[in-house]
Amino acid sequence: MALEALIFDVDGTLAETEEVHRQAFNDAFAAQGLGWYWSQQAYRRLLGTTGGKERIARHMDEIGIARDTCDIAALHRAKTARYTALVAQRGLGLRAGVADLIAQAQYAGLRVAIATTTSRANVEALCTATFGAPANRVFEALACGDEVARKKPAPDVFLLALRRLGLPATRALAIEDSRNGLHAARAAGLACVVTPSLYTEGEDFTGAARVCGSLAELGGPAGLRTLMQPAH
Ligand code: XBP
Ligand code: MG
Repeated sequence: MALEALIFDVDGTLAETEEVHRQAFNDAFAAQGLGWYWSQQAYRRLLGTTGGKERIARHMDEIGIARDTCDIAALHRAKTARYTALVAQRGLGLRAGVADLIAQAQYAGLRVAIATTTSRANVEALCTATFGAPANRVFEALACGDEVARKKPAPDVFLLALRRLGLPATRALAIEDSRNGLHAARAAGLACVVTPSLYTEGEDFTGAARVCGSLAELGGPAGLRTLMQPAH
């Protein structure tokens, strides 16, 4: 089928953001005097649970603290405020090949969209820091984790992006960095390219149309078109 759109994941795919998320969680925990600290090793495991609020709830379960003893939503709001401030300060860059692929895709007439587990506020902070522009100047459609009932690996956020693009899954390609993201894309019926990131290297990417070290290896829009599933 003809390729008409690329749907990008954000965290780990556009930029290596997870260390900034981890610091923001730890800073929010410290500010509230909780005595919780997520090391890189712990965070690798916790990332199996997508979504910050869900991740905090899992942590509480693991350390045997009842969920109703903590205002998880308020704690997560503090984490988001810290994350957006850190992204603005850090000078975080896009991963190799991302800016070129988006520019080449748009030049070739492809539409670009986002399907992410994280919130719109975090996407805006990252786009301002990396593209120097608001998200809707770069991406035609945005689908964020705070807009859907079920986060990845459920297909919801990809289905929302497709609905906003007005396209069937057969005409778009997902670009992801994680197994959970790959499963979400496949469950939505999308072909998916995976570029593993710091925290997802070594995961099982069975079902990916292609696994690449960076998006610079894909051969631009022409290379991506060859990955589309044949019509049936
Ligand atoms: C990334 C995530 C996110 C971030 C935290 O998943 O799992 O939860 O780690 O974001 P993906 P929030 O790249 O598959 O979208 O704290 O804003 O939920
Ligand atoms: Mg990701």
